[in-house]
Amino acid sequence: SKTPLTVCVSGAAGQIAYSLLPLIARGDVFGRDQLIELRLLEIKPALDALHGVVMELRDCSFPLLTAIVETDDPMVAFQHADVTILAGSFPRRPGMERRDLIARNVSIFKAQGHALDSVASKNVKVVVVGNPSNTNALVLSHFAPTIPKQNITALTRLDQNRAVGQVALRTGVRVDQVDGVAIWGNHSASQYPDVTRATVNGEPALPKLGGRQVVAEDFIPCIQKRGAAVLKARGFSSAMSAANAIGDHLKSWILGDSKIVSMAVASDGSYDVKRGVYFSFPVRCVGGGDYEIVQGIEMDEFSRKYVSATTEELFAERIEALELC
Ligand code: NAX
Repeated sequence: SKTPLTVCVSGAAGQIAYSLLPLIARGDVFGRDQLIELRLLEIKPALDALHGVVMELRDCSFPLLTAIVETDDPMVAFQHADVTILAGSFPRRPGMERRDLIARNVSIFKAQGHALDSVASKNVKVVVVGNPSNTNALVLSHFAPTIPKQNITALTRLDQNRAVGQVALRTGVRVDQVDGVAIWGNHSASQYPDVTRATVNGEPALPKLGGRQVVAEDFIPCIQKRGAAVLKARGFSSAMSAANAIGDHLKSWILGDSKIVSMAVASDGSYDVKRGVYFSFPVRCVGGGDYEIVQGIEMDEFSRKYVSATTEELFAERIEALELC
């Protein structure tokens, strides 16, 4: 389109952004004919590093990139934002309690919520990536009351892609032969990567994965702890795969997708998850930024147990976060 899409990225000097920015600027996310204006947000100590990233973006000579703004002020960064990707957050330090992590991030997402509410497009589409992402999305939404709750999401597409990748690897097929995998709940170790209705070449995946017990003992923990395993092996947390998943998330959400995908969205009572948290559900993206939570999935005892555990965790995080708001 001739009108540039205004895309804001926080944590823009970080490692996820370093993989994500070229995807966006090249047209891999919003289409090869969509002009892009980038508005990049960082904290003051990282502005020099951000400037280096901006120099490289200019050195790429991306034809779709019309303008780049660098700032440490969310009120500047979110100006007229159509899409906002929030990857900047306070990282968990060794020995840090969840409560401290939530407290640090409440102040960040409170300020960013205010700014989003004041200066972004009312139709802005937000994906929260910085951890604890579901609860950061909740805090953001709390402080951005004029932005519709359904316009704010948190990323669980990386978890879904990890699960699809593992089903393919373990059953010896290509990833595009796998369908029906869903992520429920929190982007944390309590998430439920659900393969009970997954198929491989149209046939049930569960027996091919060794049945429920093997899935419970091996497959599910593998996905739940995948982030930690990458961190241990690489010495850095997932970045390439996270950037790729953010691209997938936005492409599905904004352009629509014929496949069902997972994203953390405002709970509406579906599957007994009360309103008030950002919860990953399987959703159908119908295009134009609209989506619906897939209804009518029969949940057996096995799945119920996992969904309850991750729901409980999210409501505990909600209480901690709202006490600090
Ligand atoms: P980095 O530490 O490389 O980058 C984060 C950047 O955010 C830093 O440059 C920092 O200066 C900046 N920042 C901090 N506070 C900020 C603020 N208030 N405003 C603007 N910028 C701010 O981390 P990276 O590897 O890029 O990961 C970013 C976030 O994604 C982390 O919170 C990480 O835990 C989270 N992840 C979430 C995933 C998900 O699926 N939801 C998966 C990948 C990743 O672990």
